[in-house]
Amino acid sequence: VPTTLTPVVAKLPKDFLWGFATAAFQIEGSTDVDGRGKSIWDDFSRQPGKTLDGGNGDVATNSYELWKEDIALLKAYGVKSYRFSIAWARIIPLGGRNDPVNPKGIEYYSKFIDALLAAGIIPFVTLYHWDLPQALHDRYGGWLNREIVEDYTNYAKVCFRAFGGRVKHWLTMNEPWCVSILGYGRGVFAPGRSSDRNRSPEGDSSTEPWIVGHNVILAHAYAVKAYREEFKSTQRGIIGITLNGDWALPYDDSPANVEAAQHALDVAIGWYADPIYLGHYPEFMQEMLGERLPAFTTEELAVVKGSSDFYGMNTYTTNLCKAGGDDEFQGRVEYTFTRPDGTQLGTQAHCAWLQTYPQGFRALLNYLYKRYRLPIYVTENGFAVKNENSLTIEQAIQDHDRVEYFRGMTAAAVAAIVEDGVDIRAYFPWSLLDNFEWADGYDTRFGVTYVDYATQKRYPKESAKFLAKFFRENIANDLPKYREPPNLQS
Ligand code: GBH
Repeated sequence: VPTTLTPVVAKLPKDFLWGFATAAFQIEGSTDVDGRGKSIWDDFSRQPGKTLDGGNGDVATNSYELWKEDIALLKAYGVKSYRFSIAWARIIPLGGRNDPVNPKGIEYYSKFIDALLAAGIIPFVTLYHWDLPQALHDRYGGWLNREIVEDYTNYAKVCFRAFGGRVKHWLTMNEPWCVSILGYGRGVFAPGRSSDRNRSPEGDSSTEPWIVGHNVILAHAYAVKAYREEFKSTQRGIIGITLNGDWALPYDDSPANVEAAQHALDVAIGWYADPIYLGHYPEFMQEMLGERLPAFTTEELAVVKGSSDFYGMNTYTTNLCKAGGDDEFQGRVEYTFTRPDGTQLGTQAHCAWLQTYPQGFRALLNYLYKRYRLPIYVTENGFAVKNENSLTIEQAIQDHDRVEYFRGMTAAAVAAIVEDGVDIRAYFPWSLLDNFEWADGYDTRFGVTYVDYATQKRYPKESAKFLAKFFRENIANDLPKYREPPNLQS
């Protein structure tokens, strides 16, 4: 796997999709209008201490009302596609298969999809980006209960029926590792369950994340089965899952740390990708967890294996991996950005977990393509500039570190395509707008568009201009204008 980048002439395939990504709970607000049911993030984010700045999702970027402005922005940026998510609790307020469908929820997304298509923008739809209907959590424990497989499949079918004539790109789930580990292991995301009694009154971090992960895989797989059997022949779309996962570099050449890097990938990515693409959990996870890792029946495995038409990839950074520690959620591996010689891997973002390292993106693209052998859709990639929230708007829109991040990442993607032969079909920077950054609240900004929360006015940042120009020039529609590519080694 190459770890350095050489200059390349930028040229992307003609039907390459690019655009920006968002998620319903992070942008919509209007949590109690038009018959929406509660999601697990509603009350969680309103509880004191759950978000850094006390922010919640009640208003967010008010995109539920300002959706026409969002589409105007997308149009101005010249995107081909827009990745957004549907809020399950707007479609089926109580969530379950025997609960009523909310016509106003269907109507809302329906008019939104129509408006995107009228603007020439391809909808790329996530069915689940973490906003589980609260009623399902209360009724039977949500993702902890296998009941959810039937309820999620029913919800997915309602969406295929209502929107599948117009939506041809579907993602079942966003980042199941986060759903399981952050929601039921570390307890930092809704529903906030954890063995840590300072954090949560209930939960068992040693068992629940693995059960949740198992049920997420099954729900994904049975929804895809339903799509393929009942909708695909007429609707002719593609469907898959998107996984988070960052490149893992051994801290040094010691065999223990080389092995640690693979263990990190096994738990961050292989936990989901191996069953879905290869038909089994990683051996390392079975060793690490023993009986705590649920098993698939033969019938289930037949549904799970091959249940994604493509590899959906969300990636942000690279971790240096050291063997040791007992954090099962990272494969008993310690992460650091500090090299043995004391230097940093890249530019530090506002979030502790994120530094810029484009070489790692290229390496991960190669690793995934070689291991899973499917076209890759990069459905998230982004950067939060340090202390951006304390800058003036005029300062914040000069987001130099984010531009450098995207300059590196786009060059790495092009190098992977052109030089390494990786089949990459899409690239969606996260995010169209600054928005509700989950446990970070509004303190962390990932947008290429600045949102002034006092007025809800939107201001394009330099990074938006950089990306718009990059894709305008490099998608080989007719005659690409070649330009000198950035040399990332300098
Ligand atoms: C994505 O997750 C999400 O899909 C998106 O909604 C979000 O806004 C965006 O990233 C920016 O964060 O060990 O508790 O510090 C990114 C993947 C994986 C990044 C877990 C943070 C460390 C969490 N995330 N990771 S923690």
